[in-house]
Amino acid sequence: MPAASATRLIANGRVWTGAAPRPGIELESTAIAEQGGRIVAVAGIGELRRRYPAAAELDAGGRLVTPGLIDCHTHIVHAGNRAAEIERRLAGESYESIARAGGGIVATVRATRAATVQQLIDGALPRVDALLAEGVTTLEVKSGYGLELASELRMLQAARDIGRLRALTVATTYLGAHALPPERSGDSEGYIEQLCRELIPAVAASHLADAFDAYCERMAFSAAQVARAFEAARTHELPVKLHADQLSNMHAAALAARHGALSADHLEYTDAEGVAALAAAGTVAVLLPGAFHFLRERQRPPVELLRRAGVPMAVATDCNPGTSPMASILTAMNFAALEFGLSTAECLRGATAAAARALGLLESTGTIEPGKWCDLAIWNVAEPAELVQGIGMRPLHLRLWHGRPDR
Ligand code: DI6
Ligand code: FE
Repeated sequence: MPAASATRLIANGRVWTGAAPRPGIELESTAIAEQGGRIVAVAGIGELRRRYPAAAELDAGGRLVTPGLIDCHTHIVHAGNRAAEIERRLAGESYESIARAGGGIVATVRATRAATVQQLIDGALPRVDALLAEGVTTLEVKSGYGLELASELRMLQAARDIGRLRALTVATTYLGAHALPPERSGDSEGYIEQLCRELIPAVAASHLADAFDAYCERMAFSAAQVARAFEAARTHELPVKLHADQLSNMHAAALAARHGALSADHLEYTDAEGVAALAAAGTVAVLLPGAFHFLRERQRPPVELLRRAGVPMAVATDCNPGTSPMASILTAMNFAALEFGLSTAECLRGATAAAARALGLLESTGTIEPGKWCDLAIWNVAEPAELVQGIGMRPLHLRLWHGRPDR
């Protein structure tokens, strides 16, 4: 029998399926049957042994089993480093003033434009591997440090290649409106025009991007400019996402909702109207406490409003060289709890089901349910809350991606 069709039972785990939308974390002593990389049944081990008598068994040893974790917002593919910026920030300069003086995103653009696809892959893999070692099975990767067609395509190609080099699902996002390319200084309208007419159509035709993203901020693009880009993206069948209301209230959450965005990300300055718009549109709120921490922000996202409105909250690393140099989804969950007040259950949902939804992938991953990919993390912890409480504890026992254990 070909290996792909052999059945495997994951037995003897304490399983959090993440499927029931209940506030707590309920564990079940249930077993999981996998075939061809997919979950085919979740039931008691006795029943599964009767149904699949020839199945091999993987003994979870009484450990916690969760869906594989999902990091749904990263800029993990990039070149160069911005270590000098922490020195400047510690000396009192702000992120915005460093960016206006030619540092910030544009500094990474210079390094990234000079890098080959292979160099981008080689630079990203150690960060990707750090996430895999924390049970990540799905990773979103944005472009946005090329800002001209060839370099953006190289970034997206590097992201796609990482998905082939590692046992991992990679979702790619064309972040075409991240910053104004330095050669277009003073002409953001002209760049948006080119983005809509040339860049979005070309990237869509390459099939290297699964979604489109933009940065709506005083130092980046206005709401009106983002709206034009979103229209072009949707014309080319790219779902949209938005860096929204991170440093000021641009009414960007409402803008994202109006365009049916999969997610609105950051949201520190989003107001009640923005939250209501997200709720009505079914747009996921992606919280990025790493950027909040590294920028030493004070303004917290409206978590209580989001919770009351029933907006799904995802948690991600925002792994990037400037505002969130962090390749740890568990640390992002810890910060989401301690800085933003998420419960441990909200943190776990935030890095599983809600994150899958933010990528439009909830049909295929994010919970342990029949029909989905068998993407699992098996943990050496006594309680699920330990995953949120600790930093640097390396709690992962074993990761399975599409039914394949790492060892
Ligand atoms: N995500 C981003 O894209 C920007 N901030 C954020 O949280 C800028 C990242 C950078 O400075 O390179
Ligand atoms: Fe970001």
